Amino acid sequence: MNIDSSPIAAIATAPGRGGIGVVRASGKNLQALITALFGATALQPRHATYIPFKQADGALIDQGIAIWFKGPHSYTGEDVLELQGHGGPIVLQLLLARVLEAGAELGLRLAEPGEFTRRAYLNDKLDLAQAEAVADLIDASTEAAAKSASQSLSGAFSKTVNALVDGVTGLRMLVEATLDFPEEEIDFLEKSDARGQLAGIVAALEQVFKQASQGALLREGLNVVLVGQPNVGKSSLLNALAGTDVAIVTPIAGTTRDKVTETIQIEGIPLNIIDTAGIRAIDDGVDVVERIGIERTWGEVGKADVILHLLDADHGPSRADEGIVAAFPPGVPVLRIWNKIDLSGHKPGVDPMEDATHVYLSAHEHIGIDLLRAELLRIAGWQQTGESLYLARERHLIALKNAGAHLDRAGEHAAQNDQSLDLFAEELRLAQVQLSSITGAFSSDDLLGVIFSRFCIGK
Ligand SMILES: Nc1nc2c(ncn2[C@@H]2O[C@H](COP(=O)(O)OP(=O)(O)OP(=O)(O)O)[C@@H](O)[C@H]2O)c(=O)[nH]1
Ligand SMILES: [Mg+2]
Repeated sequence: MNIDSSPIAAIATAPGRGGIGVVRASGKNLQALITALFGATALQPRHATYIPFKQADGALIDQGIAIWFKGPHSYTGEDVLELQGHGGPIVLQLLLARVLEAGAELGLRLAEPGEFTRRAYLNDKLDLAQAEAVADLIDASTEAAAKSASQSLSGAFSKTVNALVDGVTGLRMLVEATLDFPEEEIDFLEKSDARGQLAGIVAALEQVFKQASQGALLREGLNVVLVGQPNVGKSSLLNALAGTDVAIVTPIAGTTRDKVTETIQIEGIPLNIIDTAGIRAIDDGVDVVERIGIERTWGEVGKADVILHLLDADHGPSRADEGIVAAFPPGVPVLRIWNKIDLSGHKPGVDPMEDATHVYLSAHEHIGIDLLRAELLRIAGWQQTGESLYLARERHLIALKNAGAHLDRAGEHAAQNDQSLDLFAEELRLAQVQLSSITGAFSSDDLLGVIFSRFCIGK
């Protein structure tokens, strides 16, 4: 993989106004840039220097702090120059333009999204899982997500994955040595306790997978879509879950037209609760706006991780609801919510029935809402373990799953005594490749492109 170390620069702080703002440059050798900007004033590495930032003609742009991180002791592993000025959009634009101008002869250009972190990865400052954690920490929407991202960034997740890789590598070496010296192959599996070692690795992998999939929940959250006939209380339930009046509630059927989304947290897990237009037959006095609303409802149902199907407990089940249920996408968990139990006289509760779990509550009277919250957590697969979680990505989970499948196959070969040692070794190799892809030991340019292009510019 070729490392592009041509100098780059960008505004590293968020757009908008702030107390300070930072322009950052990185490149193999930035001495010429420093000279072009500050003339004879020498910057001492890792020292803050209070200094005027000037245009080429000497006009003052701002006064601020310059810090020079001499490579490899920097975020990217290259020379890094940070200019901290006042955090106004125009000042920072001027400062960036000046830096680009001063570095023009060096070939200094604007950084692409994530390019600083990509270089940090390519220069071995971070592995791939840590680089991803940088973006996840910045994007974290809950405290629990931020904690887990920071855990991954510190290398805890990578360390666990590397321990698995080491386990697999050790076993591979053992098997392959035996393959090279077939006379020693007799009873290899027995003597070496290869099966026992494999079982240990499989158990450790399962544990990591559990922690990672819990962490992935914190990162992705769940889309929870409220669906039902008009007037059953979908908007009232959204308001009850959100704790504020986000959606309009009226006794008029067909109140909600556009979807209304509110993100709530339950035990740190972000849930996007989506309220939709009530579903009724198109000829039921439905105007064009409501018709579009109903189409959108189905659009949202198609993207749901969990469907909350609301019904009026006071009216009981209806024909129309059978039609609604029939149109739900297969495989998506559904909770049947019987609302308005204050009118019907049902008790609040959860009833796991064959077709779906039924929850009895009153959105308007705030009865049984906690039961629903607990039920949502259960569906999400959330378990309070007290263990630290890794803010894993889908990519990591897939790699862990694939590695597990290869180890399972390795186990099947191991069960066949020593005849299929070569197949055993091959499955171990494949498991190792999968695990190593998490930290980026084997990664393609395409994968890096996908990962880093989603970063913000300046990171
Ligand atoms: N008694 C009682 N009334 C409720 C309850 N939940 C909602 N309502 C009432 O039912 C009516 C309809 O509530 P909404 O929340 O607007 O119903 P919706 O399902 O969003 O309706 P559309 O947006 O028209 O599809 C309002 O008058 C609410 O006050 C409840 O738990 N008990
Ligand atoms: Mg509504």
